[in-house]
Amino acid sequence: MAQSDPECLFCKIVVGEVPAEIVREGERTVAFRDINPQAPTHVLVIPREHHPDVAAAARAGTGLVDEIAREAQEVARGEGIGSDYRMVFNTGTGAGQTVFHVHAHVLGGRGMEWPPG
Ligand code: DGP
Repeated sequence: MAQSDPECLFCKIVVGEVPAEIVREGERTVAFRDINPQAPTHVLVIPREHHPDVAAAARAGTGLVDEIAREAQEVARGEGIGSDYRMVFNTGTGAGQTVFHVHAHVLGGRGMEWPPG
C-alpha cells in the first residue's frame, strides 16, 4: 500500500486533486512541469508514494530513487535534450527544498553553469 500524506501538495498532484501539466506517468512515478521553470525544460519527477526527501526515499530500499533517475532520463529524451540535463534533489530547507515530497528537478535546454547558485 503506497504511503500518502493528505496535506502534501505533490500527493495531491499524484491523485489529480491539484492540476499539473503531466509529461510522463509510470507505475511508481509521475513527471510534470515545474510551475516556475528555471530552464526551457524544467520537469519534476516524483514518486507516487510520499517520502519527504531523497534520503528517505533511498532508505525505503525499494529501488525508487533508481526509478526516479531512469524516469528523468526518459523525460530528457522526450523533451529532445537527449542526455544533456541537470538532475537536482534539493534536500533540506537550507539547500532550498520547499516541497517535502521527494522530487528530482530535471533541467535542460540551455547551458548550465557550475557551481550552482
Ligand atoms: P524545491 O524548492 O526543490 O522544493 O522545489 C519545489 C518546486 O515545486 C519549485 O521549483 C516550484 C514547484 N512547485 C511548487 N508548487 C507547485 C505546483 O503547485 N505545481 C507545480 N507544477 N509545481 C510546483
